[in-house]
Amino acid sequence: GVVRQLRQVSADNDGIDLAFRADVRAGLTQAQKAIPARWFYDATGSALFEDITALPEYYPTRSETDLLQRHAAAIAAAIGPGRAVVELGSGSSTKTPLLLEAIAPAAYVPVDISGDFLRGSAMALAARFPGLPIYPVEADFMQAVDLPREIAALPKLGFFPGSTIGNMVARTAVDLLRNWRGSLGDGSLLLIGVDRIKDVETLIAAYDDPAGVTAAFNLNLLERINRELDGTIPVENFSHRAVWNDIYARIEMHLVAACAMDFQVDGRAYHMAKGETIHSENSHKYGPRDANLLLRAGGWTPLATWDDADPAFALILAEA
Ligand code: AVJ
Repeated sequence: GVVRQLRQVSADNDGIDLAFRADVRAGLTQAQKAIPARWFYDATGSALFEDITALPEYYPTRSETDLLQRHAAAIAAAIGPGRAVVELGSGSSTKTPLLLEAIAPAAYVPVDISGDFLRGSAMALAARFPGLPIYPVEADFMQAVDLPREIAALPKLGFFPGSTIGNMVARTAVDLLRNWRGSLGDGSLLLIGVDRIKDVETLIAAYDDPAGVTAAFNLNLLERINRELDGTIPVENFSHRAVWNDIYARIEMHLVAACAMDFQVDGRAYHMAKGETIHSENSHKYGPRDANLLLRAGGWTPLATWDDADPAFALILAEA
C-alpha cells in the first residue's frame, strides 16, 4: 500500500504537553482528584496496555478479535466493499487487518493523536495491504476531524474498536458519536466495540490482575507526571484499586494514597490525605439496550450486533 503524507490536523507536541499540564493541574485541584484516562498512553503506558491485552483475565481484546474472525463473512456482507475505513485511535495492530481483509476497503484512514504510533502502524499495514491507499491523520479523535479530501467521494465506515467509548461518560460519548456522525456524513456506517455488563468478579479480575500489570499501567501515570511535568510524587506510596460503580455501570480505577503526603507538580504544591484517591479511569459497560440507546442518542441507528456470551462483549454495526 501507499502511505500518503501524514496529515497533522490539530495535535503537536507542544499542544499535547499543554493539554496534559492543564488536565493534571485541574484534576489535582478538584475535591475528588481525577486525571483523564487518555494520559495513560505514553510509550511505557502503551507497552503496558499491550501486555494487559495478553493477560488471561483481560477478555475484551480476545473477545473482540474472536468476533471479527468468526463473523468476518457476515460483517463483510453487511458493510460491503469499497468504503473508506476511518479508524478512531489507530493502534489495534491485530484487529485492523482482520477487518481490512474481510471487507475490501477503498482506503484506510487511521486517526491517532500519537504521530509516531500512527506512522508505525500505517507502515506495517501498507506492507500488508499492497494497493490500499492509507491516509494517516494525526489528530485527537475526541474533536471534530477534517478528513482527507482524497476520500471525500467514498462511502465511509467508522471503526471504533476496543470499547474505547467506555472511557467516556455518557454525555461525552454522545458528543463524540454526534461529531463523527457529522464528519463521516450521511450514508456512513460505524462498527463499534462495546463491553457488556457482567458479573463483578470477572470485571474486577480484568482490571486488577494478579500479575500486577494493570497496577503498573495505572501507576505509570504518576511516573509520567513526574517525568514530564517536573513532579515529586512519591509513587511508591500509591497503590492500584479497581472498583465496580453499579450506579454508573462502570469499572473505576483509582490511585490510592497509602499515607498523608505533600508533593509538587509543575511548580505547584499538592497535599493528599491517607486513603485519598486520584480517579484515573472509567470503563463503562453497556447492556444491549444501553448500547443501542447510546448509539441512537449519538445519531446512529443500530443495524446488527455480533456478540459473545461469556465473557460478554459486542461488535455493533450502526448507520448514520
Ligand atoms: C483501552 C479503554 C478499552 O477500559 O478496558 C485496560 C483500558 N484500562 N485495563 C479498558 C484499560 C485498564 C481499556 N480501554
